[in-house]
Amino acid sequence: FDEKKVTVIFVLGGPGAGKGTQCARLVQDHDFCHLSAGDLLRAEQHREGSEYGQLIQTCIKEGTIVPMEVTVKLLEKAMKAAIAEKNSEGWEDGRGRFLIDGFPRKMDQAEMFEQEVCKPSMVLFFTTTEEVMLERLLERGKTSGREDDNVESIKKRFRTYKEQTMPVIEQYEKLGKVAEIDSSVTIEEVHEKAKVAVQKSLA
Ligand code: UP5
Ligand code: MG
Repeated sequence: FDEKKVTVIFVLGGPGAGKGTQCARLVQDHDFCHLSAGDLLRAEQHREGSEYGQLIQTCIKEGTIVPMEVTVKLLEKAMKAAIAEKNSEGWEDGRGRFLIDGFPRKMDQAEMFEQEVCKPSMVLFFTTTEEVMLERLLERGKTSGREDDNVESIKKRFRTYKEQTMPVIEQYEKLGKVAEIDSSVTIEEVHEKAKVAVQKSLA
């Protein structure tokens, strides 16, 4: 990937903070391709012939992190496909703009992605309380069919988030790359703030 042509924004925050919801909104403002690492893993889990199906299922249910090689490969593949599609729509060859949602969740993933793919221009960090996140996830769980939208899995996801993902965010904070946005308010209000932060980073 050509760093001059590819823009990557990491979108982080706890389980249920609103990453996916906000990415869907941001895609409407700018020509971003939204790639959710969790969605890519769930698709791979159900892909016929995948050798990782069982592994992914267990990790997701237990709220642990799938070995980074698997996730980085899926992201790389999806990015290449998106760039090829943009190219066929008339974009300059190799150009692409990505919102990478729910990744990197651990220091080693961040390092691998930066080395093999590219450096992020910024990190959008959505924050709210565990109480709010729990309530949102349980509500979503009534219809989502997600195997990790139950109290037991959610508690484990919170723990992994605090222990493994927070250090990644702190690291990017030291580099001045993080825009922290309170996501306790309405979807619209969060979106307005996220939009401003993204515009600033693109300018
Ligand atoms: N909602 C959203 N915003 C709201 C608002 N402002 N007001 C009121 N309601 C709001 O939102 C969650 C729910 O809240 C929705 O019903 C929404 O309508 C409502 P959503 O936007 O879906 O939140 P999001 O932050 O995307 O929550 P998600 O559950 O997707 O976060 P996770 O980080 O837990 O899940 P993800 O899919 O990223 O990962 C799942 C698992 O995959 C991980 O636990 C891990 O096991 C594995 N994984 C890896 O191993 N490696 C990776 O790199 C990535 C994932
Ligand atoms: Mg999500």
